Amino acid sequence: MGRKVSVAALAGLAVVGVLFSGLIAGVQAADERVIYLALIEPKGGVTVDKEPYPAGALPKGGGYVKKAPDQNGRWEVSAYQFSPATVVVKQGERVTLEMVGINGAKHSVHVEKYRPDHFVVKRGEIGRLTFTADTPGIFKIHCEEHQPAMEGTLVVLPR
Ligand SMILES: [Cu+2]
Repeated sequence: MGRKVSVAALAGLAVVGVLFSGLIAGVQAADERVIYLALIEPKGGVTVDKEPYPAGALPKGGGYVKKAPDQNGRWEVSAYQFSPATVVVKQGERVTLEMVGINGAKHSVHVEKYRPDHFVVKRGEIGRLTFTADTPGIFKIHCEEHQPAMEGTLVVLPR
């Protein structure tokens, strides 16, 4: 009789064990995060009868674009950006940065420390970078084609 009870108790323990390991797996999954970034180019424009075309040049590097007035007198200015430009994660987290190309034909992106070589994100395509944020600090997310404007920041908070 006592033997039967202990078998039942062991079976109960096994069930609890399975439930507990499921809970731990859930906690681990919560430590894995996907952060979505759009590679964009906000733009503004106006006609010269409302605002004169600014004479000064913007910094070179492809990050800023200024278009002179067209036949209707409309001029435009834009800048390439990561959206969001600042990404915050915790040390030890498994992180995926998922980037979609919205504006611009292509972006050669590197993430300081975590992806020092460039990976290319084209318009209409997705680029993913998965890493474990093992080193705390502040790191640049950099686009080669669109400097100096297209510069993001990865913040890895220490545990
Ligand atoms: Cu870019």
